[in-house]
Amino acid sequence: MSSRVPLLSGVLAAGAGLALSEALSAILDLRESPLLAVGQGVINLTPGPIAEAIIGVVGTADKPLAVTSVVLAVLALGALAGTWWQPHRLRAFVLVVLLVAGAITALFARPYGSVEGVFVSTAAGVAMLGVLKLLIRDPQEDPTSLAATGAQRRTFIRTLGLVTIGIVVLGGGSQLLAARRRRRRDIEAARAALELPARPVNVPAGADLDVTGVASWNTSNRDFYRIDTALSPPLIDPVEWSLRIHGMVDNEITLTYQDLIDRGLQDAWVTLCCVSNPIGGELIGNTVWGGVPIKDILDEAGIQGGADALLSTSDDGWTCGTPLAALTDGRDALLAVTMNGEPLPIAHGFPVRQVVPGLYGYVSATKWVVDWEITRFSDFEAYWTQRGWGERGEIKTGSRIDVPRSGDELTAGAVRVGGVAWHQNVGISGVEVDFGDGRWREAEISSVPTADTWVQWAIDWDAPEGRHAISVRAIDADGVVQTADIADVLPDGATGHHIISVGVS
Ligand SMILES: Nc1nc2c(c(=O)[nH]1)N[C@H]1C(S)=C(S)[C@@H](COP(=O)(O)O)O[C@H]1N2
Ligand SMILES: [Mo]
Repeated sequence: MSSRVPLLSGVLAAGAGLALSEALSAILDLRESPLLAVGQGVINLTPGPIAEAIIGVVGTADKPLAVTSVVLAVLALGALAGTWWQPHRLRAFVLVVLLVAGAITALFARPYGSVEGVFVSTAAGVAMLGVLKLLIRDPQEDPTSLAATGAQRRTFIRTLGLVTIGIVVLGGGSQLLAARRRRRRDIEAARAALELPARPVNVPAGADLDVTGVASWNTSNRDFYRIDTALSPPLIDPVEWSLRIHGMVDNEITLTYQDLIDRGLQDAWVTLCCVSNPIGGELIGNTVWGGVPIKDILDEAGIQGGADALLSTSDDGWTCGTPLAALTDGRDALLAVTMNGEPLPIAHGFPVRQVVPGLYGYVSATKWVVDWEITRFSDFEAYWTQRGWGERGEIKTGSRIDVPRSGDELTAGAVRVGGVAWHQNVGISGVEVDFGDGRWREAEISSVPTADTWVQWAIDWDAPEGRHAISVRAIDADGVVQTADIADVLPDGATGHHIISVGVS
């Protein structure tokens, strides 16, 4: 084969191997990709005087220079493997194997050798061989020869194009992913370095009944449900964060993270709940939030007559409309920076989010909030409202049986039954349980510090043999009994009793 096909194919094969190894390294989150490890090895092995001379010329570009040299060297070796592919298949093989071995050696010469690194390097070698095989056919089929048909030529060019696109997509994608990983580490570090005033978390006495199987009254950050539209959460440096407050206000204000800290943080226990929480569901959690009262900020901004809504926007463009009334009526609506005494986790809105007792998350709890416009509901539609969900979204009275679980098989006799109940911003005055005989019995409820959290409830049941349906209902602090009417989560929250079924023998 006297054409340039082998040479070009070899270069592409090497490019494909590199791109795949970079992509897999990014996906598997290797500390160092084979390419970086080899580049680092080259830097470390360069004799001091030579290294100094190079740095003298290129300055801090020495690292990109090392990586570029490695890439060029690999492409050149690829070209060599390409020219060897037809006449000396074994040599081409050995060359690729040596490349893989070199990558693995470099990884283990660094402190970052791992099984994943071996896998990634090997996969790159296999990809290289695959592309060589794909592009370089029999000499008779050489698409550049005079004997080649138009169809052979088109097939070759198409394959060439696909491989090139693959390299660009994998190579580019892996660099983006790696950059995002670095950014994520930087923001995690910035979060860890924050020195906020200490906020010990003290669960109020009597709030947790300590019934085995019932959700902890205080949900840990790790167990807290997460709902948002972000495929990957915004990564915001608190130093770069600001909140712009504008619209129907007398004074436009821009707040920084430090401004919030300097105002002094207040703590509030608030149970957050998602409108999509089905009956018996777990999209609800209770924690202590630390932040600045939203009302104080709105008072400073000076809300103008006619405004009835806060349109808040997240860093990622998600929007949320909250009734101003709920933000100014004195309830613990916060611009929160801590959750359970720690800076907000990134997934829960770091560095700053809203928390409003009594409203479902989609109309109140904007995470990664960066913009506030004081406006009128008649002038906008927020993200979920555009998609058919209710405009206001007040939380409905709810209750859940946590123990026993539906389907459990129990032994006849004493059974402790328990769960949680909530009507944030109103409060819960009682919980009743029906063990299948149509009689509502009063359960014990835990004592909570505000109307804005769930309560735990528990009741002793002398379980008789048979199958039983157990239902629960809550009575809120206004004396309103939780409705048995069944409603879907769409458009503004589910209703109906949580009913479970257990067998007793
Ligand atoms: N930026 C942003 N904030 C958001 C959302 C979102 O999709 N994006 N979802 C909301 C919804 S629907 C809920 S229920 C709560 C959930 O908060 P959590 O993930 O901290 O539990 O966040 C709210 N805040
Ligand atoms: Mo939600």
